[in-house]
Amino acid sequence: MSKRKAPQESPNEGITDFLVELANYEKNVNRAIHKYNAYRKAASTISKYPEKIKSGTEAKKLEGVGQKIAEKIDEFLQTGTLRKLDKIRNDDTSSSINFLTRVTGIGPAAARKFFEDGVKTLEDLKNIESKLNHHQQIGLKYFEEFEKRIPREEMEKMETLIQAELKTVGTEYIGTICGSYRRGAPSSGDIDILLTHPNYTAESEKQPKLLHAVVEHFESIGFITDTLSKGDTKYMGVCQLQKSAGEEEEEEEEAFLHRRIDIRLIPKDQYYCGVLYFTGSDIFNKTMRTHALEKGFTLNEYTIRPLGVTGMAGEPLMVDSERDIFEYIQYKYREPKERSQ
Ligand code: DCT
Ligand code: MG
Repeated sequence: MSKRKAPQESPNEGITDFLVELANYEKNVNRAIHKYNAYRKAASTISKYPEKIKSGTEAKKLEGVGQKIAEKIDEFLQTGTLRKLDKIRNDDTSSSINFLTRVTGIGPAAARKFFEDGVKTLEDLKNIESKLNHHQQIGLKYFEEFEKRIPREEMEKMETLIQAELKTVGTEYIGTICGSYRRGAPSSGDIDILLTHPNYTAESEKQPKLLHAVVEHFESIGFITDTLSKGDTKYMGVCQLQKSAGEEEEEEEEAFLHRRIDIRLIPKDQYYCGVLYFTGSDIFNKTMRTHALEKGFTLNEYTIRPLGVTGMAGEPLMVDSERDIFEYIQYKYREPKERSQ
């Protein structure tokens, strides 16, 4: 999961920017995930609105924009600022905690704890480096690099490399780069790879080797540079593209940056629920899950199951493609590019 979302370009950028800032504040400082979701949802609908919003009343007609957000929009349009945001930005606790959560491995709870111990800045973190866990140490080491989003061109190069190398580990592997890249985004925060193999199903034994063989191969070719965590089905780490021979000769060509990479191994029968979920966006997933419930199904990153009259979930349904899932819940198919919200 990436920490820095791409800014939304729209005639209402000022509004969406302040909504995203408020969202992050609610998540990181207050740990109020529902408020975070509400601000994200409002920002997402507003970013799709083609006209310049002139009042809170106008905005309130859009899905996910309620009275309180409408009032903030009015204040912003009338005064050019928001008192609540000014206060947050000037508040030492909020700004420090918000900052600390930008380091991968530091969540809202750890950030608060660091703050209470007087650790507030990058310098402070460097001074207590040995007290950080391994994940946080890597987060600190690559802090500046992880802040930068990955241009689509670089994502395409990584996809070519990943698909080719995957086939050398085993011809039967199936790999998909999900996340914002699959939705066609011009830049991505990280690389989200979903792997499966026909030998591996929800019924069969766990097969961590299928995941570890890929990770070890990526390490051996110098693509994976650091590991954050390595479980049986989920790997989190760091990767970096190497300049090819031709590119090295071009002067002033800078090296590629270190990037966050997540690789998940998913049973074949759960693969398409996984691909759907990890393609996102998170907002689209929420909309789709709600729609599924309305049609009597429960949908998550693993399975889709019918709900009985008592509300109990039945056995997982057979899924062989993303389209199957849309069909079960009678939802018009949306290409990945159409799933931004
Ligand atoms: N996801 C979700 N709910 C969350 C977090 C993630 O449904 N709370 C899903 C949807 C997207 C996918 O996981 C990958 O997550 P991110 O990498 O955070 O999102 P992204 O859309 O790939 O955006 P980015 O370009 O910032 O990586
Ligand atoms: Mg991503």
